[in-house]
Amino acid sequence: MAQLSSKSVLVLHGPNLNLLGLREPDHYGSDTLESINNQLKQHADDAGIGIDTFQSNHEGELVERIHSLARAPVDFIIINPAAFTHTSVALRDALSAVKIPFIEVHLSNIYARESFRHHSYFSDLAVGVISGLGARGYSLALNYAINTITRA
Ligand code: CA2
Repeated sequence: MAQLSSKSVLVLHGPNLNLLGLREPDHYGSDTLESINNQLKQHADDAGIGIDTFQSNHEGELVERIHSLARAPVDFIIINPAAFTHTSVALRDALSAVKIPFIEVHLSNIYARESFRHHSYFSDLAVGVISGLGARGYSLALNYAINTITRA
């Protein structure tokens, strides 16, 4: 189905997630980032909403992509900040500034891993957090986003 509504979602992926499916399947599963993005695009297309995906290994590029939403806004963000989850005040501030609701997604259960992964700079700003459900976490987040923005 083509995009029916003017609503759209941005999916942001942080550093090293371009390696998904290629290394460390025990932690992060065997789906590649491309296959995850394709599934999300199909899901959004079926719902008639727009979607864009963006991955970067560079904090500044992710900040700039969020800033670009001032010119071309979206209705909802799904973000896996990856390692920046635990380090990036800059990304937190960018998300806070654009005031677009977002869900934080993690493939692994960050609370079942090393203690340095237990703190997130994003969770208190997020609408919700999905952690530990693998690639399905992105689909669940998109489902929530679609339900929310198509009712608004
Ligand atoms: O569980 C998640 O989704 C994480 O955000 C993934 C990050 C990690 O730093 C967070 O604590 C939790 C790491 C992403 C690295 O992705 C890789 C994928 C394949 C091979 C190597 C790294």
